[in-house]
Amino acid sequence: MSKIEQAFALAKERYAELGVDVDAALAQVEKIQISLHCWQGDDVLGFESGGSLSGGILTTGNYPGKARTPDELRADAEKAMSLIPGKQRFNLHAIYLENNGQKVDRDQIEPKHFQGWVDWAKAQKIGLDFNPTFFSHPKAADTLTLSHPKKEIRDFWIEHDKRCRAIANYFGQELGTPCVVNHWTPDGLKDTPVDRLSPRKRLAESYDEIFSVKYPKENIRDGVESKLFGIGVESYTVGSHEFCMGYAMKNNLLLTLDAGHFHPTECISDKITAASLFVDEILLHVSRGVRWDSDHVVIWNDQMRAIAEELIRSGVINRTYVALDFFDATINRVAAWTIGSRNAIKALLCAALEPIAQLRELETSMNYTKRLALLEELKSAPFGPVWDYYCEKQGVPVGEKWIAEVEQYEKDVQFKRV
Ligand code: RNT
Ligand code: ZN
Repeated sequence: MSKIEQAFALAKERYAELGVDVDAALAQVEKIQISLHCWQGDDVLGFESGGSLSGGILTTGNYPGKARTPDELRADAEKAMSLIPGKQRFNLHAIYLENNGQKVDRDQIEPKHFQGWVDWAKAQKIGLDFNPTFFSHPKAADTLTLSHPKKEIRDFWIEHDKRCRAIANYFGQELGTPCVVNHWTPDGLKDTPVDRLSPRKRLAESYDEIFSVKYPKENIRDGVESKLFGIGVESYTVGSHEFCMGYAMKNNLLLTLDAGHFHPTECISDKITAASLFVDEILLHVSRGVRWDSDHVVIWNDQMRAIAEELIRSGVINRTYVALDFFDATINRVAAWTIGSRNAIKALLCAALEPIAQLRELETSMNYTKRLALLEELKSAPFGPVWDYYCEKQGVPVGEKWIAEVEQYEKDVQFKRV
């Protein structure tokens, strides 16, 4: 028996004393797919040509070695995926098309521009998710897209999103797993509006038009993502939380909850069960806001733990899509993917290692003393050995060993990109 197996065997015994079936927890977590966001690999720039990021979101930092081409991005993603336990999906934005040097505007994209991604996904045996890109474009410069007062601008973006859904349908068809499409518009205003209603009506009408095209559920699922505010659009967000929650519920769509899109003291953990009663499925954007929606790399903090615990305890995990959404250009981007993903999975595994039936019983019988005592004791249960064992079983580096692999990769590959 290896040291990892020995430590695991002892940990398993300890968890059994606490009433936890470790094997069942491992089996549960193994089934959860994490959707890895393409945009951490290149600071949300994409491949349209000479793109720069705008639309209320911001990447800072100039760590060398970012991916400049689809092939480089795929290579980096493969490296990250080899360091993350379990099965992943890959989440693309429309600006990550392969246009062979030709100008293909957003209202002209077709499945063929993403064939390289489909072929790659097939080879990797992974699913693809998708996002229309309503930012970093001259027609988004007024900070309004689907809610723009000018019909021609709205129509341009409606066409864009319709094409995105057609592409997503193609992904689902080709890959045999539904493509989850997240619809986020950065629409908002810098200063206080006098009419908060009309842009919201226009956004709803644009969405109505977009979603009037029906696709089989096996191929595509659509979610709408709200936001509190963005840079340059501090005073008013058209697609606010109430807007998106209302729209998702009324139209039977997924509600996307991004951990960074609420007031800094508000945690999405408490929103999951409430929303789950009124929408069939939820899309999570696991992120970490620092003072604002800064999209820092996800760490294993209280907020991440609370989100994972809610999902697992309630069982809503079975109808939740877990996607990552962060971008940091001050550190190695493959490492950023790896750190954030490993932490999200760590939190889920740790949450799965609770004697939830017992805890629930204590709560129902109002034995809050024992509930609190047990929850606190659980915090020092031997989670580390279980995590290490899980990584080993999944064929990825145990503990800090992955760091050396990224250091080697940046030396051999990323730092040579000049
Ligand atoms: C922005 C949203 C959105 C984006 C990505 C790139 O605040 O969180 O999800 O981060 O679509
Ligand atoms: Zn998001």
